[in-house]
Amino acid sequence: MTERLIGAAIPRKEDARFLRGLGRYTDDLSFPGQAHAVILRSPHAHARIRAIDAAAARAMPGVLLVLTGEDLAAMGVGGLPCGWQVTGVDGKPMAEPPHPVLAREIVRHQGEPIALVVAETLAKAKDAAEAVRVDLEALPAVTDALAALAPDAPLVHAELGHNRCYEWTIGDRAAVDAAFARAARVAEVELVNNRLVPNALETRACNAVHDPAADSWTVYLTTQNPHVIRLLMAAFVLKVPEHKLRIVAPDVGGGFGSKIYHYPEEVLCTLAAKLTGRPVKWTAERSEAFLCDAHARDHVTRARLALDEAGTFLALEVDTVADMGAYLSTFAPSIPTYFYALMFSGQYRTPAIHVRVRAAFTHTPPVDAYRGAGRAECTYALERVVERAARVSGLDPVEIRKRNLVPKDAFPFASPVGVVYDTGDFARGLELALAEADWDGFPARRAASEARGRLRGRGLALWIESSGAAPSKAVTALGCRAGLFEAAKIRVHPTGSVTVYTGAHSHGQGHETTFAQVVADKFGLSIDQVEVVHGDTAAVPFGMGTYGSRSMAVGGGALALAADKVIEKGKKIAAHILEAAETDIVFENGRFEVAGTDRALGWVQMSLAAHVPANYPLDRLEPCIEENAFYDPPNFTFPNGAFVCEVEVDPETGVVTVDRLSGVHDVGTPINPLVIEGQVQGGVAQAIGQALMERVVFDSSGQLASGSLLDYRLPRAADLPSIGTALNTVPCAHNPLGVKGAGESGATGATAAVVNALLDALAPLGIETIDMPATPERVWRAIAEARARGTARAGSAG
Ligand code: MCN
Repeated sequence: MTERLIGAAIPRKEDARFLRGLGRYTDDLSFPGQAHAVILRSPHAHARIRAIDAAAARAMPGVLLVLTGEDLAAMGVGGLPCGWQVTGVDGKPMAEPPHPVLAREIVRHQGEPIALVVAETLAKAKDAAEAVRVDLEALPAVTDALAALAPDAPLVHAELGHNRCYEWTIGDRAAVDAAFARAARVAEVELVNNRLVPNALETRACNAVHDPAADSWTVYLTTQNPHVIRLLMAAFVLKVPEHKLRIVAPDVGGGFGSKIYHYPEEVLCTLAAKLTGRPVKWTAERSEAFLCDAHARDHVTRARLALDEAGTFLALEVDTVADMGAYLSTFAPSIPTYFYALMFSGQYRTPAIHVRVRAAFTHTPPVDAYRGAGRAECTYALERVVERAARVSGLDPVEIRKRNLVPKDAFPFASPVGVVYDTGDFARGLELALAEADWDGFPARRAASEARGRLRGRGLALWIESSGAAPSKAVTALGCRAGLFEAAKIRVHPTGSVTVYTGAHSHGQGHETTFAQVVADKFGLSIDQVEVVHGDTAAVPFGMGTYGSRSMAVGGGALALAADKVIEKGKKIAAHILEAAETDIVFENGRFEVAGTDRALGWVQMSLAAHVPANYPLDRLEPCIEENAFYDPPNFTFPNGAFVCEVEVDPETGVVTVDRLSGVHDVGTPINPLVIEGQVQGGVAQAIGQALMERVVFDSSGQLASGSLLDYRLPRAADLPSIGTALNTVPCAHNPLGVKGAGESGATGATAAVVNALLDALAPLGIETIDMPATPERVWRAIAEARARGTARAGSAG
């Protein structure tokens, strides 16, 4: 019996090249005649372009090209399309103003591209960009979504007459109202889900090469989904046949969502490569990344939970204002709606739920998905209001959750907000998480903290997310303008090794290991006999890319189907060679055996026979082995779990230390527990960053005041505890591998656990709420104000 590779904790194959500095990233690539692009960007958040004079820049030595918005319009270049249309409560489509590649007439956020400069060297391009004279008339800006909805707010798109992108609702309003009318108690929270800047280690980059003979391009790009970028850029922006555009994503150093989207810079480099006849490269500086990568989150939410006497949830009402930024990024409208509101049942049986979302345009960079997208914002709001419910009901936070969990025998569970959870065992996940965290040992640890003058709190958060972004039928019904299936191709080489082509894209997730594990396991090969190719539209038949923890659930599904086709063909070959009936052939341990006999054909004999078809059923079978599969699943997957966190607070400085954090995760069948643990750890780091550190600040004119890593605090290794990870495996019921997503759990679930722990620590002081990021200053102020209130009360009592 060959050892199973599915489920094995194998170190990542790709790390051998990453750790030795042998990765090849877009900016590492240079071609003969390489030219360099610099983008001239708006210094204002809102301004009228009175004039652009590029004559001096064009005349500078080494300058190859200067393009403005007017030039693009004259060339018929289209705007950047949005891939998701939300229909509002009024039955009308969302407002969808044009998103120009280069601004014309008005700039709507700081950093918006105004002109492209291409030169022989980067330095010359930078000098020339400074020589482009742009006459801008600064206008008033609005950077806050709530303020943007006020009647007198400065308008982002004047032609709309307002800043509303859409108002959208889901759920049964009447049922919710009736439940609130008979509630014994109501828990309420008002909270901000702070805007984040994704900050992948590798900034975005592009290097476009034009082939004049074929009039086609190869564009090397830091993208999470090459085929989608090809589709959008070819069909909507450049208006050329798709086959004229090849997108290659070489090694990509992280994305966290920010590299899903179609950005202006890749259009500009592609156009410039043809216009100059030179390869054109652009690489974002970190300050550009802060201004021009899609930002994330940015919600203001009020959530109310109605409870009966026993603490049973009767109804949940959520009202959210979401910031879209100045333009709609590729998937932006879906994040606060379908990826957010549909998850408000959480792990609970809440019978009635109503969610209203108002999305607003502001004079800020576009906002779109970031690890956990929508589901992270939902989990945070839900677990904060559940925690509040425990306090107003006088119930233990564990007990109130237990009373309301969806029980194990209730699956498939149809939530009141439109999703059906296929499988899960939430109660077991909670029990395992409490044990893993030594929940009961907390009082002793708190006493020890108090003895050192520290406050200590513990927090719990249960999370569940719709991951495995697909199925096409559901997402297109919800407004997605694309199908979200996945493609795979398997080519078996003559000597039995295998190349796997997947439409998923790995930019840190370890697909070269885990996808190889799946195929090697299926074929009884070693993992080193399987090569995984991804990120090249010329090599991979099709693909919808990587986001929404879809790669293993959807891409892995396609892979499993393709592998089955290979095995079926192998059985036919084996039946011919072994002179047996096809139905008698069983494939086990990498051998095609005639059932009940000792006759067998090995894997390599089979692949050789297919490539040297001497004794081969050529009348029925084609030589060689190459199989394609396209997989569109019937449902999302619903990974879920529980995080427990303990924090210590220094009341004199406001510094919060995350002392303990652990989680239990149901990711369905685990393919590689080591990779899963790494995925959880990365997500948890981002959750801690959002909860305690990361803060985007715009000044009143719309300038980004936190536009560098000196001003925007990312978590570092020393900020993180050792993160405990355990699995609570309940296979998914509807995909070939039984997997659920594993890429976002940390970011989705841990934020609320951290803030709930902090609020638990601060509760003895009478502090009931605090906004993220709970920076030392915020915590210190909250403590100082609480103490002042306490002193005042004591004074008035005296
Ligand atoms: N996996 C597994 N067993 C399962 C499910 C998944 O072993 N039951 C493995 C997969 O094979 C894959 C990894 O876990 O190697 C994550 O799988 P999956 O949940 O399918 O998620 P994706 O591969 O689609 O990755 C997307 C997800 C998202 S949405 C973001 S954002 C994200 C993330 O993964 N961005 C990342 N992880 C990241 N990790 C790194 N290093 N960098 C990013 O930018």
